Amino acid sequence: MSNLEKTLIVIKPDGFKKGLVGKIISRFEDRGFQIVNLKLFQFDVDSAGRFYEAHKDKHFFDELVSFICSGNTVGCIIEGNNAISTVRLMIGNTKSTEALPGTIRGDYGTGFTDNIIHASDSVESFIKESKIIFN
Ligand code: FUP
Repeated sequence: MSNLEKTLIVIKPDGFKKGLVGKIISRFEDRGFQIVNLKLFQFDVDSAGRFYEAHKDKHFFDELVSFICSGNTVGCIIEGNNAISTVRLMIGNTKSTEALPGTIRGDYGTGFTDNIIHASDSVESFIKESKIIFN
């Protein structure tokens, strides 16, 4: 049975600087997902703080906000069967050094904060995060 879902990915400043936008979006298209919205933008501190609100009390919050604001990013809404969980599998473990080869972070990431890509982890996160980026 199909479970049509939308999810949000954000190609982070390290992914953008490495010139990976086309390669990353192609992976989702090759997997059969549709791109339904796409935006090149740079986070400001306010929108980054709202985007990462769940982490606001964590020790790494300031580093996370500073990193995501450090350059261009690409937000992309992706639609398809089980998009949320499948896209999470495709991006790989949060820590790039522990992400499996064949995943986006496993193939291109270098660190924990600098891990190339974000993807929503639930319907609620998708709704909240996509509102911040696509108003
Ligand atoms: P993920 O959902 O895989 O992006 O991971 P989390 O929501 O757990 O973390 C959000 C971001 O915080 C990740 F991109 C990595 C970063 N992070 C750190 O930089 N340091 C930490 O100790 C934990 C997470």
